Amino acid sequence: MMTKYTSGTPIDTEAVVRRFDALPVADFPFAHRFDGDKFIFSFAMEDGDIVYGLGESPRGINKRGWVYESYCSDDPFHTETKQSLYAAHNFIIFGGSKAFGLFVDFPARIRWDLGYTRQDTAEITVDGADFDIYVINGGSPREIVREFRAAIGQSYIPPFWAFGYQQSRWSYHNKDAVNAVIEGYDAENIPLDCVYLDIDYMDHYKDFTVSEEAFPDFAAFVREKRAQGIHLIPIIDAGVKKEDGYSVYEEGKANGYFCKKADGSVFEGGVWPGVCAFPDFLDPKVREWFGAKYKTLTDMGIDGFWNDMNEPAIFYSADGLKKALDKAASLSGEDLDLGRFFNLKDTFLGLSNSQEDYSAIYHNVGGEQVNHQRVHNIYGANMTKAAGEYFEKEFGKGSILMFSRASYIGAHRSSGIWFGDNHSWWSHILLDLKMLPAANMCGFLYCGADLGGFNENATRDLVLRFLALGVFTPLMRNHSALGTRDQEGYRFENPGDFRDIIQVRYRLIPYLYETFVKASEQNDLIFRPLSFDYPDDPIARECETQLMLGEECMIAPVYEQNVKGRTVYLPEDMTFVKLSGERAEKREMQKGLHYVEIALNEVPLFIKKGKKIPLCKPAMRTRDLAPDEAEFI
Ligand code: MIG
Repeated sequence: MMTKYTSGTPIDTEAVVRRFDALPVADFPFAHRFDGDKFIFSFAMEDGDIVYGLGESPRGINKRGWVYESYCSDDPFHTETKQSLYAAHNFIIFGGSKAFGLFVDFPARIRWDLGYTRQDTAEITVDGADFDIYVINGGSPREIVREFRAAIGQSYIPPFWAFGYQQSRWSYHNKDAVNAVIEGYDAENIPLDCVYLDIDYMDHYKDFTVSEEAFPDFAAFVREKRAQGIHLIPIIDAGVKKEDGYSVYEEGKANGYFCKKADGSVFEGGVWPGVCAFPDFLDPKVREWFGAKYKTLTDMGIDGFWNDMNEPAIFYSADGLKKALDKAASLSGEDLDLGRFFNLKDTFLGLSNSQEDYSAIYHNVGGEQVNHQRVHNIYGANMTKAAGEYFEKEFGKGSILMFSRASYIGAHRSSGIWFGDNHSWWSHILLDLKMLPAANMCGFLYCGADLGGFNENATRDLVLRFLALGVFTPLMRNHSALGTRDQEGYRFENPGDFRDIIQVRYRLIPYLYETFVKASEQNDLIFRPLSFDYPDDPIARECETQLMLGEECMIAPVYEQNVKGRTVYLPEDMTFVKLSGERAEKREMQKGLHYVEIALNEVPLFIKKGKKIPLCKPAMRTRDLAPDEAEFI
């Protein structure tokens, strides 16, 4: 049973598609109070109750024992002390003796104190008085997810080829660089379906332009790659370069489509292109306009995009920079004490993604001027919806691959997400794993992390182990940052090991695709915590390193360096399958704890008793797969 409580006049986030009659917040079934403009509610948690949800966020599958914040943040250090990442996914499940779910539909800040201040208490603070809260009672956590998902609408299904292996790096800055990647993979017979274009493909980082110098006759190049079975996936950033004569900027300015400051002038912030204006995606007219801009690229044969920097990320604003420079000038020549030194330093460090800047931005929401802080968490989601609405109208559902960095529930209907700028750290293999079921709970099925890690230098074994988890994530993309060690599969010694892992992905694609579509159609999860399936099993309940996949499987990746395998817990008898290239080695195993050896070129998979999954022959491209000829193992 899902019940809606409304306070004030909430901004319509379009997260929920099912219609509800709302009850007044006075009837809200938990202890609650207003503290000024904040709404605070709390309840007790029993010892051992598990808390699930919050989608893309730091820490564990069990969210208990930490304080989280819903506030889309461009923060590349995903350490366990963080409270938010790029998304705001406000759905949570309290899995006590009577499990219930909560969705706080509110596009500004929310604080989730889940046993941080007091271990036995959850206290949730909604930073405003205009919101909807939905309470879902009854059933198991999985049933609660299904009821929630039915209310928020069916999840995005990407094209089939989006399940192929994808290679990205900031940046393959010209044709030759792109060709070298394809040749690198082809020469080693490692499958590949997509190559990404990061910001350097553009003319001076201007959205919807292509550098003539780097990609002369881009349309012909896109066609040529497609003939080779490769899709090129360009990035689109939220900020629009301020440049006279640049049509996107000129049109946006002439029509008043950009976010404003309180005085009505256009808000300007520095991002990659230099000074930028930010389209006001909260305005449906702007969404329609910006969405249609993607046509520039689809006309050239492009059929996939990734939307970046849409929290929005702002390196500095003209106003912020001026203030900082003035402060520095006023202190020049003075003998600074430590306090003033740190203050000056912090002033410059605080220029990026500053609260002051976010507070200076205004949107047009239904003709009303609304401060950005009130709608911060739906800005990026609306950028992605702009594109999604256009693609659906123009090409039909699911024809275009798209995923976004920032997101809010609702965007799951038109797009996937990726988990942003992680690191080449072993701990980030597990972080990826832990976010998968949580993202699924919130409707995001097409997702995955930068495999091999984005920031810092990767090692060969890390990339292989990361990929062995990525074999199962709907988005299987290796991506890394400019200046870091090259981490394409063919760059390391014995590229055959990479072929072995990536071929396993292609062999599993028919199964993974079918599982994906089923989850989307049935409002279900692809990945579940073990505790969803084995609620009375104390070891399964605490498991944070394995996941259930579909109805048939369990996955348990290796996530540590210098190990030959890992300990795995089988909550029931299963078949352990080691997959490597065309090889599949099976062994029956009994319920319980086991140490299993897994080599760097092997993918471990556990299949439940009585279940079978299809395995097809590997191919170099998804288009060459023969799902009908799959054999069942
Ligand atoms: O400020 O476009 O998360 O994937 O490679 C960095 C360059 C901007 C952040 C994205 C990352 C991308 C990078 N972008």
